[in-house]
Amino acid sequence: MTATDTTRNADLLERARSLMPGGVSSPVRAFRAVGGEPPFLVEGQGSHVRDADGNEYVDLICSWGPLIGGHAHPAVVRAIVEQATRGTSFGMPTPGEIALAERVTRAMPVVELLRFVSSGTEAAMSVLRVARAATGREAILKFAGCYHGHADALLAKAGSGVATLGLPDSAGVTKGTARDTLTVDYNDLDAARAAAATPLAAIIVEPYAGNMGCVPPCAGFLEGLRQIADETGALLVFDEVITGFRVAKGGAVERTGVRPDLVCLGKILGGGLPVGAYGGSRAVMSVVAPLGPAYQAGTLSGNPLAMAAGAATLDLLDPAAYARLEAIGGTLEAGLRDAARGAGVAARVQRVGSLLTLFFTDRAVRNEADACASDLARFAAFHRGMLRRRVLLPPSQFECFFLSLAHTDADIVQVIEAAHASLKEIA
Ligand code: KE4
Repeated sequence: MTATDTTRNADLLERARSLMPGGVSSPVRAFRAVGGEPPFLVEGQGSHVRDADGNEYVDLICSWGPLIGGHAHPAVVRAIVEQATRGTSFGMPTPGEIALAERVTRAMPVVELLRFVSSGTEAAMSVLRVARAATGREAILKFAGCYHGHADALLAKAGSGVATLGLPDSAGVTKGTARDTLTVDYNDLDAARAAAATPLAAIIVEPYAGNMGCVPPCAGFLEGLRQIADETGALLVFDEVITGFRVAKGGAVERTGVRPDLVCLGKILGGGLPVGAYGGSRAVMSVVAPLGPAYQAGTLSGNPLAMAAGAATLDLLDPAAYARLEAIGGTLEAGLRDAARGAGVAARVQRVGSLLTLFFTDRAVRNEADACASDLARFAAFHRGMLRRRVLLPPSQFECFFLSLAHTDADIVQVIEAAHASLKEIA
């Protein structure tokens, strides 16, 4: 740990703020939800990152999920370097796309045809266009607290009534765009059924929600959505940008057995490089150009470096890997729960595999309203305490802690010990 001299981070932040809104390339990184200034990270190795002041942290952000093998995994770096020496982008078909696509379809048989894009946002945006083209319908149903990237149609919130028109949830989104997006509460099957009285092109859902903190589906919720989709002709879309290859090799489809019509992927798929993908049955995906009338394109789609990083990352994920991720996830969950109990702080841990969230509340968090009702100020204080103890948590109550194969037992002990001290401090 370096001395108190923080000119490096502080200097970089000042320069960044003079060049980019908030000094960041994505809003959550600005630490607005937790206070304080974000450290500028200069290196990551395994489960650790180092900032510009030389402080080293156990990293539980892991680039928001992609780095399931940890930072700078040798096999992933080697795959990127080997490809880079042969060229970084061609704008033509390449064998690397086939290599990654074969891994996806093997892991997720519901995906018979897929298209690579460069982000989860692109995947979700495109999959809705495909659903609208395939059904000839316009309305979509999403769930409050689920995030599917920043495409206009998905930055909409619930109107006054369940089946009323959606309203913009961001400046710059038009009423006309938002009107076709209906929004109901996550885990509320009755509300979803009522909304489906409107002919829907798609029902899009995070099968295990990760953007209001970790909120698993209640028993029967996903099965119910499948039934509503079957009864009404809507297409069921699983947004597996977080859960794909995270909660199981075959994502939530494998873990729950519920089969969506379309899937969005990202994050782990690119192993830390920009990748997204969407896919589904041949019948539905045949509407995608050049096969069909739904246009979607991208200069760097299927980028060779990202394909190589993704394939190398997926090759790390065998049954032993998931057993390890489940083990350290369980140990951390138990440790955080004990730490909160020991400090006398009302807190609840919700987890699926290596994805977990500590909520400052004493009741189950089943939807966005529950998550918002937790003690956000206490989370911010907890985050600051953990940062001082060199544990880097996602800077928002509405995000998940991500674990990787690089997190050692000693790392988990360090996180739990830091949590004991930080929770005592805020009790
Ligand atoms: P990107 O466009 O950020 O690659 O993916 C959008 C997206 C789509 N679907 C789900 C379920 C997602 O979680 C995301 C993006 N996740 C956030 C973190 N929860 C990315 C972090 C950020 O926005 O900076």
